[in-house]
Amino acid sequence: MKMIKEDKKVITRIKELKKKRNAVILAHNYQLPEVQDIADFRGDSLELSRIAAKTECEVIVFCGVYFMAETASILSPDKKVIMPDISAGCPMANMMTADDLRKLKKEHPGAVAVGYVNTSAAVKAELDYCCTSTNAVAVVNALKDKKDIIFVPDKYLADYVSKKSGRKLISWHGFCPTHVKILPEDLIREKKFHPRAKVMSHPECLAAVVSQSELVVSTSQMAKHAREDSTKEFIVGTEAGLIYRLKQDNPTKEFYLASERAVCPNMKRTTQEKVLWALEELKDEVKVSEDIRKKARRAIDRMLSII
Ligand code: CIZ
Ligand code: SF4
Repeated sequence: MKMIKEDKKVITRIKELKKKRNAVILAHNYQLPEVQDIADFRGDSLELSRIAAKTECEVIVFCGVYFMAETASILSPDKKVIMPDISAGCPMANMMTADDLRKLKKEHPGAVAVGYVNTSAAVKAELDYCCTSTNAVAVVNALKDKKDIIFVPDKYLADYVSKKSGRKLISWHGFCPTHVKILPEDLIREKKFHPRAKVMSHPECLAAVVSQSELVVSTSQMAKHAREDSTKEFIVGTEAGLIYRLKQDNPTKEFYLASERAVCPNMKRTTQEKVLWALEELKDEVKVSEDIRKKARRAIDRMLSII
């Protein structure tokens, strides 16, 4: 009983401070339910960055991982972007440094460099084009006249995009430690339990999972399909946090998580209490140096001009 009362107090205080600080709370689709509940907007990293760029609020509380807050800051340099837990990083983004990319570009002179949004601002600054899991195939398809294409850092996304576009890609050895926990046998089991369900998986998954899926899409597209598709049951091959949103958006439909192991520890670092502290202290701010910001922005703008 006491817990519930205390929780309510935290939520009330968050609402008060949000007004006082002129702040907006953005939560990635993989955040804990308690964080999604207090968010003004939920979405994937690009959707949230675009909301951040449009808002009139001065402070953006970004509940997600570091590269996402950086992307919001790249698009909104005049706003204060803060993270409730700044230690929330993305292991995949950390698998490639700007030096790694410079070296790869040197090894392939003339190649155009495309990089997933799951990269640091410093890596984005070295890219010609940024992409997300929603538009990766479209970006590569738009580069028909380019002989060689570097596609980093996710080897599984690169493999998927390569198959879809028919282009050979120069890839890196990055991957998402959470999505690779979803195994082909998980889908076989879930399909047996739920024979009428449609399988949708994220392109960060293993090729053997992707090949068993009817839809291979980003979280924003999963949310869209769940709403618009007449199918009533879905097996969902992505991080566990999305299920909460899918169920809330579609109370008459059923969503089955492909694997209980698909939990990203970094996405779960943010809590309501940390959001409250962040609003109280206006910390920790995520800022990108102007030089890196301008270059990274160019890669994002180039992507936006394609899609
Ligand atoms: O871009 C994002 O938000 C990520 C990493 C996941 C997704 O597909 O929404
Ligand atoms: Fe990074 Fe994977 Fe976690 Fe997304 S789910 S933040 S790609 S480690």
